[in-house]
Amino acid sequence: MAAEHANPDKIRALFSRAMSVMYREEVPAYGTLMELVHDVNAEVLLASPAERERLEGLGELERIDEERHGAIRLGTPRELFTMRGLFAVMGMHPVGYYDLSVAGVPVHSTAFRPLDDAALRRNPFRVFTSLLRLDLLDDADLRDAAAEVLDRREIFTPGCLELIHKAEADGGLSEADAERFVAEAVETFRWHAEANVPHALYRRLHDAHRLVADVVAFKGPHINHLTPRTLDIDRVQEMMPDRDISPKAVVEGPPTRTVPILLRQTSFKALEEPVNFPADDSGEAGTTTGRHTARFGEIEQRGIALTPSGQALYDRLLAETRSLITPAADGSNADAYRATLAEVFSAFPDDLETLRKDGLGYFRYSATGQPCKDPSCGLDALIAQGCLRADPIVYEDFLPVSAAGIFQSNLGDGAAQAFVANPNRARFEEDLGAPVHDLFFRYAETEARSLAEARIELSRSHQTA
Ligand code: OOG
Ligand code: NI
Repeated sequence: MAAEHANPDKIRALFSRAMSVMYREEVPAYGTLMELVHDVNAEVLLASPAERERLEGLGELERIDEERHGAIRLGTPRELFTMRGLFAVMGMHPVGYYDLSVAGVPVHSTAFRPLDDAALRRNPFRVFTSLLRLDLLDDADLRDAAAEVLDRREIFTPGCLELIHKAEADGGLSEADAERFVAEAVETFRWHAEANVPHALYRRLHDAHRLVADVVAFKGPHINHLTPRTLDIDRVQEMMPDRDISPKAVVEGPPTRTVPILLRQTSFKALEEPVNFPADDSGEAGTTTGRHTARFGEIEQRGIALTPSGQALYDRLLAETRSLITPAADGSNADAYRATLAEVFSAFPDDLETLRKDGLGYFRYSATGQPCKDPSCGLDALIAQGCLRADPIVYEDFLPVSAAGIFQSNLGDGAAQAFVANPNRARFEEDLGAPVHDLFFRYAETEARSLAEARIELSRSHQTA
């Protein structure tokens, strides 16, 4: 990055703010959710000075209510390829491969996000990005019709494409170009009330799978939700009805715990919105009006990142819970689901020391400044002596079962449909034009580096003591 180039972290911050403004204008209920999140966060901070101090120390207090992620759904490999270029301008890179066919959603996905700690701290905004898999549809005629519509659409403005290429050629954008880029880029994610297909084709697509209609029938990949961070997800979930917003039946992810792990998420249900459909080729029917549900609001609360063995334990306990009880979309068994989840997860250690000693979670190590008797002794001994401390590393990624739950609850009740699990990471990476970054690698690397640095510091201060 040359000195005259705008910092990608700054472009990302401009972008996430522009998206937030646009979405609040387009989806008023989202503004209501933002207010609720703000109120609950303020309550938590007031009640817990320790939490306030901790967040202040991390420099997170000012941005506490800001959006952490959004989601889009793309139609073609070409769109995914260009999207990688668009996000790269803002320092966002594909991390992880999520196969959602297992959960009856015909897409596979990645998350474009900042990679390193410093960039995440400056602005953590990421975009969960799915690519439609027409290959999972049985109806060959419909598949062809959908592919034809998708091949014809151009989701990027000419200005946006020009600036992506400029950034690639020059290794960045000037401040002025960066501002222009953000204005052009948000156009891709705007809602279009005019459908791209006649109503009859919309119905066919919709009957194959609601998600197929959501991707194929529109002019572009409208942002389908934004997600601020909450300090108390259970409280926001409980309070949504008081503000006239209707939450999904259950919070996705792990249960309420003393030590939060991974990611918990919930959303309000997608709104029905009016759509105009163009006349069909026969010219018989003129423009028709219909309705489509797509856009919603979500909240998230993040905890410690788990190691592969921690993640395997999580997956096993979640599968066990779901074999005992499947949360009903109408919320009728929500209490029973919560109780079962909590009971099954009692097998997951809920204190930081055990999580660390059992190798279930990732930690950032640092020297406390207290002198050490023997800096070369084992980790646990250093911690026991008080010269080394371990803080949890926050999970920055997503969870496929939770993502599927968020998808399902916003596709309408009864939309669940089975596809055979059919991951195709190689195909996804080919379409993307690059491999996705490994989900665990960054956490493992951060942990290892922090420990190496802490050990150097311990031995240095030992020598000068
Ligand atoms: C994406 C759902 C996944 C999350 O937070 O897990 C997601 C979608 O509905 O397009 O955003
Ligand atoms: Ni989401």
